[in-house]
This record gives sequence, C-alpha cells and structure tokens, in this order.
Amino acid sequence: MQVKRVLLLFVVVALALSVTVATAQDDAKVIKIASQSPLSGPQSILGTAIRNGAELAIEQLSGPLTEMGFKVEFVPFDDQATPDVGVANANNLVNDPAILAVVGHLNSGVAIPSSEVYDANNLVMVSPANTNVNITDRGLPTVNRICGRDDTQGAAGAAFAASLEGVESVYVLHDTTAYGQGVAEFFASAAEEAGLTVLNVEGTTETANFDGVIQPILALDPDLIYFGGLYPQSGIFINQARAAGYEGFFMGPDGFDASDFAELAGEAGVGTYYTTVAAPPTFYPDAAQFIEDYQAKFGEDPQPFAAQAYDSAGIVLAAIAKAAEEAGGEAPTREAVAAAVRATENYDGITGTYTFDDNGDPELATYVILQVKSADPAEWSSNEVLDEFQAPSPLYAVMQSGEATPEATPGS
Ligand code: ABU
Repeated sequence: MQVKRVLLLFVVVALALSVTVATAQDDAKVIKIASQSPLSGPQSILGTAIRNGAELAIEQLSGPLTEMGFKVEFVPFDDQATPDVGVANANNLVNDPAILAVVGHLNSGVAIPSSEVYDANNLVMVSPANTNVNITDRGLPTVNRICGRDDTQGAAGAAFAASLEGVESVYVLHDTTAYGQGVAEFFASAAEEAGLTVLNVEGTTETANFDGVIQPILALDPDLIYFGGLYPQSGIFINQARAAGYEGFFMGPDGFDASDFAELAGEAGVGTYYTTVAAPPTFYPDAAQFIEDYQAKFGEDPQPFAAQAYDSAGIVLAAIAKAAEEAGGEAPTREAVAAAVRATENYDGITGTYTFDDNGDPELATYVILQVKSADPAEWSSNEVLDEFQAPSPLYAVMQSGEATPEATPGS
C-alpha cells in the first residue's frame, strides 16, 4: 500500500513537471508581431487595411518560422489615430517579451512618439504608411518604413500643380498634424520655387463646418487649393468649398487615398488630383494574388496601404527567421531582429523590392500622381494614374552621387 502511494505520488509529480516543462517550451516558442493603426474612428478604413494586410502576411509567410518550431501570433492594437493612445499601447506592448516587431502606424503624428518607446526597448517598427520626414530623419535604429517621404511627395505635388494649365496661384491648407503640416509646407516651398504664387499657408482643425475657412479662400480666388491632410477632413472640405462656389482645382497628398474620400466629397471630389506613396494594389503587377486572397479573407477590396502592410510584415517575418537561424533556432533578441530588419536587402515584396538605407528609409520609393474619376466609392481603384516615378531617399541619393561619404543621421 505504502509502495503504491509513493508510486502514485511519483506519477503525479512527474506529470505536473512535464506539463510545466511543456508549457514553458510552448511559451518559449511563441513569437508575436503587433500592429498599430486606427481600427476605430474616421480613419479606420485605412487602419483596418493595415491590420488586415499584416494579418494576411503572417498567415501566409510564417512558414520558415513554423518549420523552426515557432508559433507566430498576430496582436493588433487600435491607436485611434491619437498620439496618446499610440504611446499607451506602445508602453503596453513593449512589456510583452514575445512581441518582436510592430507593423504600423498610419499616422506619422502617432508613430513619432510611439516609436520613441519602441526604440527605448529595442523593438523594431516597419511602417507601411508614415511619410513625415522625421520618422526616419531621427536616425533611430529600430524605425523603418517602406513608403516614400513627404519632402519628395510635397515637391512632386507642386511640380504637377505648376504643370497644370491655368494654375498660377495656390492656397495651402493643412490639418495641423505632423503629417499634414509637414507635407503642406514642402508643397508650398516647392510651389514657390516653381514660380507659383502661394497666397496663404493655413492650419485648421475644423472637421464639420468649413465656412469660416472657405470664405477667405473665395476672396483670394486661388487657381488651386492644396490640402495637407486625410480624407475624413479633406473630403468634407472639398464638398463644401465647391458648394460655396469655388471653381478651381483641388489637390492633396496620400491622405486623400481612401474610397471614403469619394463618399465624403461627392461629385465635388471628381477631378481632384492627389499624390501617393501607395498606389491602388491593382497598380502592382505582383499583387494580383494578394488582391484575390484579401477579398476571399476579408470580403472586400484592399484599401491603400493594405499591400504595403503585407510587405512590411513580410520583411519583419524574414528578419525574425534570419535572426532565429543565427541564434541556433532559439527565439532571437529584439536587438537582433532590429538589426536584421535594417540589413534587409532586395526584399522581393508584392509592392516593390526593398533595401533600407542607414536611416530606415527604402533606398528607392515609388510615387504616383492620380486623379479621382468617380464619386462612387466602389470605383476608387479605377482612379487614373497620371504619372509615376521612383525617387531615392536622401541618404541613397548621396551614395549614388558619390559626392560625399553617406552617413546616417546621428544616433543611428
Ligand atoms: N502618409 C499617409 C498617412 C498619414 C501620415 O503619414 O501621417
């Protein structure tokens, strides 16, 4: 009887130990990738596209890590397009040691303070959408993006505006965010250099009734109004400005690029010009399968930045797999993942081939100029591509010129 009891105790202890060991092993093998983007509020169409694109990539491209015995989990966060919320989320997610990378954000004004938290914790971020120059010009070793920059985007918009027949004067509005103000100021200074008269550069946080903004513009009668901001604000502004009698051109940056712009601006938005760093997925020949898979999984067409989020997550997955191999099949450190992401060379994505410069900008980025063709949101993907070009990042431009030894921004 005594022997039986001892044996039973032994079996129970052995089982408990094996469960503990198995759980510890399972925990050690879980790798998490987070996303941060607005999943609620007026910008959630684009934020949801970022989350969905990243989720699809993790589902489809985790094979190398799965074969090494890892389980890859996706943890999406809603930053509500609000800096304080993004930073609060960042402070939470850096405390989960299984999170090895972040895909995001949509808004540069959220990404800039949030990435200070990531960087202090060696957590790498790859943005599919943030275009403000200070995303990468801070030279943080953990902060990268695969899209273009607002210095080039603003200048491209100004060059296009100057090429339009009848455009000699412009009025520049912006939404006062890091993104909107930044791109508007780049547009304004390039417009001046191109010989256009910049009648005013003005910030507004109005979101519903723009009458007080529109009347002074009508008095100056500019040939073109440029709005540095995103579609929830610019769509309503354009609708009201046309209704108030403005007859000139409208133009804006990639923040216009969402099907809800058509809904909000209505017929007044047809003909609007916009630059973007994330052309419709149909623009990218290698994205055909992605579009099909996205439609099958989410029941809708991918909005702008979904395909870029897919590529951002793909870059992160490849880097984690490389770092895990170098760690002998163990989960890599965040530092090793950040270094592997920055060392990305010729990553063959569905939206392009990506190599990061020493500041985390893609060496080459694609810029596209489009015109809205219909007030029907379902036709958004049919907007006409008027021009496209690739431009080097500032560091890569220096490297190519051979004029000086390229150096990353101090701190990188
Ligand atoms: N570039 C479009 C998203 C807005 C931003 O960068 O803040």
